[in-house]
Amino acid sequence: MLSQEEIKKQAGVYAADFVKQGTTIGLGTGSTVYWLIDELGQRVKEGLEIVIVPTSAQTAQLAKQANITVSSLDRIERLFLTIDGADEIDPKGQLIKGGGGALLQEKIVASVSDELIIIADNSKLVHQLGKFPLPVEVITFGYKQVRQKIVDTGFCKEVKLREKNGEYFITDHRHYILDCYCEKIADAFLLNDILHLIPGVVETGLFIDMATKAIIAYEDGKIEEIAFR
Ligand code: A5P
Repeated sequence: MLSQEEIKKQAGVYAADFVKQGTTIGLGTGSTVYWLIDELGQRVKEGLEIVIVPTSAQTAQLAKQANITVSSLDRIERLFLTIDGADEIDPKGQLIKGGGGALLQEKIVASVSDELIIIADNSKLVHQLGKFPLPVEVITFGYKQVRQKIVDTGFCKEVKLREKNGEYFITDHRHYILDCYCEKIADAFLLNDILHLIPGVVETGLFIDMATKAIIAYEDGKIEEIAFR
């Protein structure tokens, strides 16, 4: 049986076959995408020519280290494909993302991409979204009041300001993350809309109707492709 890291690697390496010569792709963030970048770096050494639009400073740095050409979204006419990880994937391909704190750029890049392929280990497949705390990116000003307004919606039992190494976690765009413990999200569309109505909320980790396909890797080495639309 494969370790968790080996399973993630399987998904990342498999997804590299979707990246065609001469294309520009959006590249997600996280420990599964790490393995995709690693594989693409190998293929670039062997002659693959690609440009990537990173969804975080971390991905930009990893791509540069792997000698992959990095561009900004503003310089791109059209994105045909983005590949990213996820924290939860439901049977219809609705997602929770942002466990790594890069949800804002990830969502912008995904929203302008014709295709979004999600790579993940099978632990990310869920019947209903919500067990994984939903990350919500907020501006730092008034975050306590915003936190309370999210609690007041009644959708989440607890809302915690994310910390890392004993300090408040700051996103690439200098915002905070509020992790919302909802347990079960019965209507992800509704929750996403309600959260967006709260002044101070920049973006939510609910990625609705964005994923076109998931590549799921299993402990026994099996890889499954699930098409969503
Ligand atoms: C980053 O902000 C996230 O959206 C990641 O895509 C997600 O957390 C999955 O990351 P892993 O591949 O590390 O589990």
